[in-house]
Amino acid sequence: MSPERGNGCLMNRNPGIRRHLIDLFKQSVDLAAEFPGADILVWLSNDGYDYPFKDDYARRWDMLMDALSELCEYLSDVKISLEYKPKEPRIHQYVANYGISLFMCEKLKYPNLGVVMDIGHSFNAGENPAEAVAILNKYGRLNHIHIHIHLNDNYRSWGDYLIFASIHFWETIGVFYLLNKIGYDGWMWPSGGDGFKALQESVDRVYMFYEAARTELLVYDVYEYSSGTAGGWIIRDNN
Ligand SMILES: [Mn+2]
Repeated sequence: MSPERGNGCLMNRNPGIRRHLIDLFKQSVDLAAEFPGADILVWLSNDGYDYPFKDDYARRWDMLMDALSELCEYLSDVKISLEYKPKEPRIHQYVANYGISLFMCEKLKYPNLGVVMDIGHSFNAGENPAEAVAILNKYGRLNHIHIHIHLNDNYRSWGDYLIFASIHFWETIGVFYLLNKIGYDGWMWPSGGDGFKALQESVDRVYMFYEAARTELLVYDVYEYSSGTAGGWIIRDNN
C-alpha cells in the first residue's frame, strides 16, 4: 500500500492527496470506457478509523458522497461498483455492509452506481448473503458478485481460511439458488488460494454450486419448539 493512502482514499484526510486519488479513479474510469462492459470496482481501503474521536464522522461521510458523485457524473456510461467490508484494514470501515451501500446508492440516485457483494465480506458483516443479493437486486443495485470463499470459509469474525463451504454450506447454496431464480448475468469473480490450480478449483466450485442450486429446494419444518416452528431447507434432485 502506498503511504499516501494510509489516511484514506476517497475520504483521505489530506485534501491534496484526496484530490490526487480521485483523479486516479477518473483515469480508471477513462480506461473502463474503452472496454464495453467494463466497470470500476471501488473497495475503499483505509476509508475508516480505529479510535473513538478520531473522526468527524459526518464530515468524512460528506467527502465520500461528494467523491462518488464526482465519479458517477464523470462518465455516466461507466458503472461504479462499491465493494463493502466491515473492517480491515481499518477497524471501522464506512462502507461496511449492504444496507449502508444501498442507502448511499439510493441517496445519490445515480443509475451507474451499484454494489459488489463479496460473500466473505458479507459473512464478516454478519449478514445472510442471500438476503443481500435479494434486496440489492430488488433495487437494481446488484452490479457484481465477488466470491472469496471458494477454498475457504470463516466463522464470520475474520478470514479463517477453513475448507470452502464447510461452515456456510447452506447459506452459500442459498445465494446460488437466488442467483438462478433472479437470472443473474453480471460478473462473477472467483478467487481463493494461490496459483492457477487454486483458481481453477474455485471456478469448478462455482459451477458445482450453481448445479446444486438448480435442484428443487423444498422448505420444510426441521425443528419444532414449544415457542414456535423453525423452517429449514432440503434439496431434492429433479433428475
Ligand atoms: Mn472482494
